[in-house]
Amino acid sequence: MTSMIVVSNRLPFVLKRCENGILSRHPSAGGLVTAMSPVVTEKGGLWIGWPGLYLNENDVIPEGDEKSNNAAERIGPKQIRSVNIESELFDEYYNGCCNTAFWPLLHSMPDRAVFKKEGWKSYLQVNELFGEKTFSALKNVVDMHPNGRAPLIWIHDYQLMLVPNYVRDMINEHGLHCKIAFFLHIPFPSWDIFRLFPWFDDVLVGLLGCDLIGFHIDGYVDNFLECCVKGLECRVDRENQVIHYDGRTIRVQSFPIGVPFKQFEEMSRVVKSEVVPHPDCKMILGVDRLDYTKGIIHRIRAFEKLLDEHPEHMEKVMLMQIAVPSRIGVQEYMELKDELDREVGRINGRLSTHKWSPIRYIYQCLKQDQLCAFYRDAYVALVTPIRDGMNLVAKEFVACQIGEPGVLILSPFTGAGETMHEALICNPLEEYGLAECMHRALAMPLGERELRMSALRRRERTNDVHHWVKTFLKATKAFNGEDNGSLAEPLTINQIEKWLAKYVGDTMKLVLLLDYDGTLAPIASHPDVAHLPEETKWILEQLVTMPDVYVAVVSGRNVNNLKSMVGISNITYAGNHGVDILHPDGTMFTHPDQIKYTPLIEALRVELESVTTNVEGAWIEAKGSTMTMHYRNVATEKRPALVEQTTAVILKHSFKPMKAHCAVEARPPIQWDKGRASIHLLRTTFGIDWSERVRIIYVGDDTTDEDAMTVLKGMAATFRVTNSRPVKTSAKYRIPDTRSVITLLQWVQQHFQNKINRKSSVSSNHSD
Ligand code: ADQ
Repeated sequence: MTSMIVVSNRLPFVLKRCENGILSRHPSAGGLVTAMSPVVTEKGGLWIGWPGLYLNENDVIPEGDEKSNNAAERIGPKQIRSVNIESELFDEYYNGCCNTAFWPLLHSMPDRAVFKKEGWKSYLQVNELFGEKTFSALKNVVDMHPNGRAPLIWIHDYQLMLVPNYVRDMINEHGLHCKIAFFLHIPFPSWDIFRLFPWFDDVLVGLLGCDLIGFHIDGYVDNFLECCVKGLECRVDRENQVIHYDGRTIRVQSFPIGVPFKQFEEMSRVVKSEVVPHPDCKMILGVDRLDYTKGIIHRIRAFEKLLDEHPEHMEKVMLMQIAVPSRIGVQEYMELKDELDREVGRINGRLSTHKWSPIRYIYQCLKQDQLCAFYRDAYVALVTPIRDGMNLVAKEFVACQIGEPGVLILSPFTGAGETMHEALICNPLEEYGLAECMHRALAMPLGERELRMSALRRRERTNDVHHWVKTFLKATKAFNGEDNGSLAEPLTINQIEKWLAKYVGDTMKLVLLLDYDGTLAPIASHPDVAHLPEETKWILEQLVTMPDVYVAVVSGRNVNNLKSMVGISNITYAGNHGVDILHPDGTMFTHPDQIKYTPLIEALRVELESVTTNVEGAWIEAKGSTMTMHYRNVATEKRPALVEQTTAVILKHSFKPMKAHCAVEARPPIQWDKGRASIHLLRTTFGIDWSERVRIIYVGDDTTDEDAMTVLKGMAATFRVTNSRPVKTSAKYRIPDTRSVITLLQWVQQHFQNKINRKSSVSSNHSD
């Protein structure tokens, strides 16, 4: 049975169409493929990804080579699910968003980032396609093995950051259980940088669909946690590296990736040299994808400086720069290539002698064994990116250093720089310093080189790529709680204190605007049995007696029904989403436009009844000026058609259809909602300058509450009760359940009780 579904932008091979129309397979380079291919072959996993071109219906993916040493080549078409994407859409997603927005931004180079709405839209679309493909692969496996354990879904990298949430949504909807994990191969920046992305909250929500999120190093984990706190007001336990979100606990952890150490080591024992080694000319090696993050230009200028400052190295050293062509069609990358060509030409022109050129530059993708020969024969490896998630070249170099050891110069701005302490760590942005570092490496005594290299090799041999996979998989198994996302820690009163103490303060009145169903009362199978918990009722009864607290319940229910469900006087009840507002003194406000729709509602009821009459579990709730079709108890497969028909009938009768929790509401098409009703209530009760007189807490769980959260943004503390569905919200805070609402109300009660106690002790002191 399939135990893992790997999802990445590209498949482990690229397909190309030959002249006769037949497809051929070509290896995909990079760390991800090397790391994941053995796992997928060994565990009989599936791999979901883009095949490199648009596939026609009759296209056949070529078989793998079962005998190959390379795991990626062994993966056959049965293990592949290709995501077919029109080339225009793929281009907009890949070049219009992934490469131009996420790549520079996540590498903390915001000046290079371009944010375009069209690119973002394509990103959403493509991520949704990946999500659907992943879900259908999962469903197939589960359908075939109903009693087996669902496979782990392991999604990779920045191109697919929304996929976890899409998949989570679909598995929730279908009542499936499985674990979802994600690994980011590039850095994750600080909040100050990340917040520049216009849709940063969508990205965070997308990733939080996971159970486990992995990064290369703790620094990226810290940044991510900080972004969740600042961007989504998530509750975060930094010490244990967990996030409480939407009623689930998400683990965030670092897993520094390694390389297939043994494979590189063995290959370097057998390959022939690529350059004729010259005993008097040492090779300094640079190997990179041609990318502006890799710091190649800085590196070659620093090399020029080395020769200027230390002319004794002339004719004794050469820089071998190997660059793989990357993102060839993108303007910025073409400019980088031009600049590199120019600089190499300039330096060689200036410094070459009749028997020596300082720089050799190869612009092509080499085979792994050729690369091994370079790694083995190099005297110094220059790994000097300006920013890099990990950097595998540093590790591959170390693995291939089987002879007299050379020296690794490493940038501190790489993930590798965090653990490979025995390298010479050097800031690549300061060319003179880098030149001096090269000088030191070239002059380093053998004893020191041996000491440093053997420590580096020991670590990389142990922490190789297989170790990385193993620790990641082990972490996915270590979740507590349910399979379908671990249960969250309950919300504590201390957390509420942190959120609210300063805002609520001691001097102003507090207005509590509270939704009923799903907020004060847990959702029930029928509105009549959605009772207010005793504890909640008790606290509300205390609150309404307090002089500085004003309570209103804002609901979609009919106002009289709402009042009887809550059963407390001295509360303002806003029913039908605030169309009717019943004040504690018995006066009632009804929206004036409402009146003309009252005669039309009976005809709507009759027709809606006829739509639902034969659908088991569906029923109509008539609420005076509005009406709701409930389908919580309707079979899942019958729901879409029922919702569609209901919507059509509502529109036909000139009412407005609104989606709610397992329900569709028919509302009069008047410009009124919980947001406008809240503002009306605040204005009429506290005056036009209400925002200067009162503090406001709004709590709701429904999409209809979003209207209020949107208008109150910046002027209230708004809470969305999220009921374990990852949702986008305008609320400032998310809380998981009605139990947390009780905690919130308890805090308010204590806070104002303390205030009353303080006042009475002051006045009794005075009277003493
Ligand atoms: P990359 O940005 O691709 O990876 P890196 O980690 O250095 O960067 O991996 C490059 C890979 O390409 C290496 O395996 C290397 O052998 C190979 N390569 C480089 N030049 C080559 C050439 N001329 N010919 C053939 N092969 C060549 C992303 C992140 C990194 C992270 C990895 C893995 O940007 O920070 O380390 O994923 O998670």
